[in-house]
Amino acid sequence: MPSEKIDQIIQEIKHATAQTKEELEAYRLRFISKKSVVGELFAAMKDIPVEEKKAYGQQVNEVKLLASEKFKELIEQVNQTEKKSKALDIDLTLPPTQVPLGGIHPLTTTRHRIIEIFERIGFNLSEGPEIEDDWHNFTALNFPENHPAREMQDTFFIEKNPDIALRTHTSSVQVRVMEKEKPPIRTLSPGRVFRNEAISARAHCIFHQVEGLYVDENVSFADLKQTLYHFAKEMFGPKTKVRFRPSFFPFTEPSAEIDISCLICGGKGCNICKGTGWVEIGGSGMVDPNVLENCGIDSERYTGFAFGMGIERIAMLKYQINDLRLFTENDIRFLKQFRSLV
Ligand code: 2U9
Repeated sequence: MPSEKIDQIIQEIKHATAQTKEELEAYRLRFISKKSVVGELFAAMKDIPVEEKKAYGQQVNEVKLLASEKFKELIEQVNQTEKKSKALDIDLTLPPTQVPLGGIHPLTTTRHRIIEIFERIGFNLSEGPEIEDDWHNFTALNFPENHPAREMQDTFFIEKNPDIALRTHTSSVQVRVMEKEKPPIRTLSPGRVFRNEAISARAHCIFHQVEGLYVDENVSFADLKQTLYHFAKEMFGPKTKVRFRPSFFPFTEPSAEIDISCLICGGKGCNICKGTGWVEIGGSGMVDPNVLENCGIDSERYTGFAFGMGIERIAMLKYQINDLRLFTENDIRFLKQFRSLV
């Protein structure tokens, strides 16, 4: 048997591949079985001269070993390929796995709805810092030196600097708007506010507000009433009634609390409205001339109205939620009830 023939067989074995069982069987027949080319090399032994038999025998045994090592390798390769294709063997007729959809948090839905109502009547949005200085949170807004909101028990101050606090309302944002812009100003500032309160079903140290401000020539209390009347009907339904109760805030004069007819009993009296037929949704008033002047606006020429409400309070009324803590506990049983709200 010429040695070129043996070299050719060795090369063939080295380069052999197999992806399928059929290719594996073809390899076995060509290099492993009795009638294989390697089998023929052994059969040719009888024609080899005696003095070359030993070397030839050694060479042929090496070819046999090489062929069987390669065979093991190919078996492994075919098994792996089969495993992979089995994993991809998908039944396309099966129903798809359900991916549970998240929902929008009720506070987000409420905020979006409030913003949408005011944007449609010409209010734009304004934002500002949650960490504020005394001027923007209190002094510009006409808070007297001895006002209780300026006390540590009511406001979170930064320990080493009594001039800096977590904002207690988003009015500070509107002070910044007035300092920067000239009237007409029609702006809405939603945001997080902080008050030093114990957490309960009715109070939280962090909550959300939306405040509105309209400053221009000839802005009157009638404009304030009509704007909030429009808001109440859009937010709570066309049958909603609105009433204003005199109140006091340092930054508005006159000031009024805003009530709407109870959504549950329609004004007849129930346990939600404590028998009165009315529920409070926020506060409002004509911007105090001192505040306009503090912000660089001529109070002889311009007047303005402002209002504020807690987003949690609006959401609680709208969705009949009776505990403020539910908004922050992330209890899935609560949140999933709002899945269909957009
Ligand atoms: C400027 C001037 C005046 C915003 C106003 C209220 C009345 C009010 C409360 C409602 C419930 C806060 O979330 S709450 O506790 N707000 O009663 N807010 S008038 O007045 C302003 C705002 C900005 C420059």
